[in-house]
Amino acid sequence: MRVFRGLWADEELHRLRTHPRVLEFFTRIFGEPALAHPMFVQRNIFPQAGNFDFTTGVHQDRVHIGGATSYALWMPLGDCPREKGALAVAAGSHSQGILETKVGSGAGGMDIAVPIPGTWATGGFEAGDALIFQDVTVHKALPNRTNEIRMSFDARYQPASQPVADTNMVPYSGCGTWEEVYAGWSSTEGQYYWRDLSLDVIPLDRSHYERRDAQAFEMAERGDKAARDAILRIIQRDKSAEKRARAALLLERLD
Ligand SMILES: O=C(O)CCC(=O)C(=O)O
Repeated sequence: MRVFRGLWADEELHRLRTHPRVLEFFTRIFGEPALAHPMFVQRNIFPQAGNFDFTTGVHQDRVHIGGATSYALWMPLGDCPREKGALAVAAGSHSQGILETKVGSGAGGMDIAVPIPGTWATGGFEAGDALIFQDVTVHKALPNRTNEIRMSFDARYQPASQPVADTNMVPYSGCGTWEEVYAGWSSTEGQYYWRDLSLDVIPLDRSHYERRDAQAFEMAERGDKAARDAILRIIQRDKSAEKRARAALLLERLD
């Protein structure tokens, strides 16, 4: 986390995400000013080795990002040939709305429970390439089969007039406050840029997570190890101490 906090706070990375040309691009698509979500993800995907595999599974972003329709911009930091873990999208899958999920080892401890619509599309990326897709587009990463870390970031954009979920307004979990994030920057320009916009910030719809948790508890009670990832997430992230304690007990039993 000590290393990661420095990566997440990187001034150039934040400035790339909110570069005027990126914002102009989304503004043109939306036909109104674009909001870059203050929260974004910086990923460091280690080479896959045996059971050590953090390849991002098949998922849609919508259930995790909430708010109004948003668009992801995924960009590797440097060249990313397919074998380094490029991103793949199921072309056409965005037309099917939110697909049913079940407890699994995918993003957020969930897998998509229905056959994936669309056709998988991917390719090698060169530095500066970006992939942009809607929040219901099904996507996944390819495994990193090189011996280097695949670094990338994924940021989200939406029309500024539309509701945005509160979870997108805070720094990445474990990265401290905005004051701490900005502490090492060379200039204050662009800091807190969202405070100049009158945003409609709403609570994240947690119903997908709540269904996941109920299902994971029920599976773990039966000793089903497929619930392990979801149980771990409850231990790491749930606000309720009672739920965290129940999950910790179940994890012990599962292991
Ligand atoms: O980079 C990855 O491994 C996953 C990225 C992703 O799922 C996303 O951008 O929504």
